[in-house]
This record gives sequence, structure tokens and C-alpha cells, in this order.
Amino acid sequence: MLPGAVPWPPEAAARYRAAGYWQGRTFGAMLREVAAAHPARTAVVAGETRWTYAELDERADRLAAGLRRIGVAPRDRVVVQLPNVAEFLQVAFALFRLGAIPVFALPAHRATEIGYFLEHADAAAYVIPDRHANFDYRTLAREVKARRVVVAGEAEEFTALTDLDAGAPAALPDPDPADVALMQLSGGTTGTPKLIPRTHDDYLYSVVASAEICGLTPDSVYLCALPVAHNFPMSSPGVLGTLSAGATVVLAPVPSPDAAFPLIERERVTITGLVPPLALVWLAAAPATAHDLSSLRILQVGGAKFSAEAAARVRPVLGCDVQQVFGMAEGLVNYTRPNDPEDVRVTTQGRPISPADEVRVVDDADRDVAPGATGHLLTRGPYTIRGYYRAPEHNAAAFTADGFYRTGDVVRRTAGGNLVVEGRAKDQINRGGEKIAAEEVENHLLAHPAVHDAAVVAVPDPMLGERTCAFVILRPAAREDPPKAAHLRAFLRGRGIADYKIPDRVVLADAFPHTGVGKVSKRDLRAAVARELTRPA
Ligand code: J2J
Repeated sequence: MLPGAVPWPPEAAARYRAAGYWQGRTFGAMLREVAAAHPARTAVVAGETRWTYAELDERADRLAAGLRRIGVAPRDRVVVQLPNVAEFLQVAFALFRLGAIPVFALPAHRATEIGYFLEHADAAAYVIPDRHANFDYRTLAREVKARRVVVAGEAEEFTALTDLDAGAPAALPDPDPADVALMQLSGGTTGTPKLIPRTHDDYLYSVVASAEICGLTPDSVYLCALPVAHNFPMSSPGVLGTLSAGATVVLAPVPSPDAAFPLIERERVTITGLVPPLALVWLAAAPATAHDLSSLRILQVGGAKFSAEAAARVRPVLGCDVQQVFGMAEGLVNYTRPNDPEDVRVTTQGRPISPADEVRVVDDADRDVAPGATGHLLTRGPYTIRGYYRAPEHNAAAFTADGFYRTGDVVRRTAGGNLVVEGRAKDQINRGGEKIAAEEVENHLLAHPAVHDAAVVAVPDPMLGERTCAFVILRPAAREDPPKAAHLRAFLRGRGIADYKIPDRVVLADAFPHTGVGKVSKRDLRAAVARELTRPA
């Protein structure tokens, strides 16, 4: 296993192999098999681009050889920051074939985050688009220290992906299926984002089992509307599960009804996945649309809690089944099943993929709560990591001694075995599915010369579920001429962080409420915002 990644104990690994969960197959081999079985089927549609399985397979091979030629070696980490373009899949499979390890950054990440990923993973290369959503990624590439930059599009002084895709494919040895295939990013609770190493064995198991749970067949058409780099649209079953089933991936450039509805009609999309705020937008837009959405069978909703009221509206409004998905990039994914009774699909977040997923609901002292009671969710299983990459100290707190991951989610389990997410114990804001570690934003605020202390909390929002509010205590010298909220927000943007992390509100405070043990009481701060929001004007 890649040094810095945490292997499963040999006993557990042997058990997962013996049970057939870990099949000893790589992603590169999976694509090879599907392409051999269905060479002429459409693998991916993106804009005007349509690639068959044979074409995707060949492009992955050619690019793998091209990357090898410029010195990318097996086990090298490569930060990949691509939007929903066909090249995303070509790059991912080229790296899988090479045994190099993509670290999947989001298009929203900026210089501070990318610089950190490049450095922490000691990356050999950084892959970007030329421009996307009015942003020039080559500017970003010039701000960070990348050993090599590969551009899908106009490369300027960097290496063009098309140049690497030009030579003959080379026969490369298939990497070890037990080794790390890729790295996902953690939603995070700490000052720096954590990298999640996933192996071919564990990730491919979760992806194939997810495709089966969702009933994917070679006739299915999956619309990837969310940013493809995120774990949900990548693996639950996402684009990888769709390819494992020999079905078709359609990549939408943005998830709005304007972009997605015509694609659903044109490509006869059968399944797609959304975060709750987008599902609400689709529910609002569908009744008036002229587009034919009748091919849609399943609308998956996950990433944040989807209200039962909204879930109940999916069938009447969109004419398809709702599937709730409660997952995490660290591993465990829960689904409601297509043939579950309506009340299970509407009121719960489903149950784990695997019979081998171990789920515990515990109190603050890690003791199991009574059946049906609410508590902290701990999990361990054949596709849940045993540790973050190069983070031994953090791992000691994020995992129990016997290897359960502390999800930070507060749940209860129904008599039928389905989980209901009741809340969260981790210091994170879930802004419509986008996760923000409070501490990370607080640290950026503390870098401002006028700021003495900062606390970032979630405030309820009817559309996003939650928004962020930053409470700031100024240094005495700054109090006479306090910086405006807009100034502090611009300061954060200037720090080079993703836009979704910039607080929606900034509130100046004289002091923070404290808990009994002297920590800032975020609960009291949230209550303070709630009071302010409900105060008559
Ligand atoms: C409530 N909270 C949820 C849900 C995730 C599939 C789907 C989602 C993710 C994901 C994923 C929730 N109701 N339905 O990786 O493969 C919150 C929980 C969880 C955290 C994980 C997948 N679905 N959540 O959202 O790594 O707090 O993965 O621990 O981004 O999102 O976030 P992330």
C-alpha cells in the first residue's frame, strides 16, 4: 500500500476477499472488460463529444502512455481539477491504468487549497481545463507550485493534454488492486482539508454494488449534473458505477434545469443525482417545462438532509422515484432501495450498501444507545477507510482504536434498519451539500490584522438548509473604525479559497459565549443568530 495510507488489518482484508467484496480487479481492468463486451456502446456524452467504450478505452491507454513519457510514474499523485468534461474520464482512467493516483479537487478550489493538495500529496502533476465558468485555471496554475501542469484545452506555456494523447499506447503493467487508486477530499472539520485514499478493491466494490442497488443495466443513462469530482456523482453509483454497468454517462456542464432538462429529453436519461437545494429548484421548474422528462426513473438526493415534505413531491411532480443517499467520501454509503415502501423512501436516508458494513450508534462515551435511540454514527467496513492520508494525529481522533470511523453524524436507526440523520456533532457547515470546516475559515479570518477571534457557525436557511455566519471579535485598536463585512469577505476571497467557504454573514461581537469547559459555545452562537433573524425589524 502507498506509504502514508492506512491499510486494513490483514484479518479484515482476508475476510473481505474471501466474501468476494474485494475482487482483485482494478478500474483500468474494469473498463477494459466493459469495452471488450460493448465496444460500440456510448460511454460518455459531454457537449458535442460522444465517445464509445472502445474510444474511451483507447484514449485512456494513449494518455497513460503520454503521461508516462513525461515522467508520471506509478504511485505518483496527480491533482486533477476538471469540470464535467469528457476528458475528466479519460484522465481518470489513464491515471488508473498507469497506477498513478488522481487527487480529485473541485472546480471551486483556489490557490490556497490547490497549493495545499499539491504540497501535501507531493504531486507530480496538476491537470486543469483552460477556462471554465468564467475562470482561467491557467492563472491559478501560475500561482501554485506545480511540478508539471497539463491543460485540457489551450495550454499556453503548459503541457497540452492533446499532445500527450497523440502517441501510440504502451502496454503498462496493471497496478496492484489492493493499492490506492485515487484520493477524494474530506468535507473536513479541521484547519486543513484531509485526503481520503481509496483502493481499487474497496472503491470498485462500492461502485459496482451501488450500480446494482440502483438497478443499472447497459440501457441506463446517468446524468452527472453535480461536479463529477465529488464522491456522490463519481461513485454512488455515479459515473464510475454507470461505466461498470456498461451504461451511458451524460455530463451536464451545470446542474440547472435549463441545462439538464434538454439533456434528459435528448439522451433519454434514466437516473441522476442532486443535492437537496437543486432538487428543490428542479421541483419548482418541472411543472412549467416543455421538455419531456418521462425517461427519468430515479432521482437520487443526497449530500445533505432532504426533507420528507420535498421527497414526497418527487413522484407527483417529476414522475420518478426518489432515492435518498446518505454517503461520505470516507466510505459508508446508505441508500433507500427502489422497492422500499414509500414512507421509507420519503422519511429515511436508507441503509448501508453492504452486509459487511458495521454501523454503531453510540453515546458520548462510545456506548451503544438503546435500539431506535439517537446517537453518534460510527462505521467500519469493506469500503470505509481506516485512516486519512499522511494524518496520523488526526486519525487518532477520527477513528476508534478498533478502526471505526467517527462520522460526526447524529442518527437513529429505525426498526426496519434504515438510518435517519438527526443532526451533526462535527464542527462543519453543510451548505446545501457543500461542506465547510469551521476551523479552516476561522483560521483565515484570524489572519486579518483587525481580527482578535473568530467563530464560524451554521444558520438555518430555507433553500440551502444551512448558510454560514462568522462571528468576529475585533482587536481593540480596530474597534473605532471597524472593517465592513464586505471587506472581511473580500479579504477571505483574496486568501485564495473556494467561494462557497466565504461566510454568508459576518457579525461583529464583543465576546463569545463559552461552554463549561471554556470552549466557544457554538450552540449559543447559533441561538444568537436565530434570535437576531427572528427579531422584528
Ligand atoms: C444528511 N446528511 C448527509 C444525507 C451526506 C453519496 C452521497 C453523499 C455524499 C457526501 C457521498 C446526507 N442526509 N442524505 O460521498 O457517496 C452529510 C453527512 C456526511 C457528509 C459527507 C456519497 N448525505 N450527508 O455528501 O463526504 O454529514 O459525501 O457525513 O461530501 O455529508 O459528506 P461528503
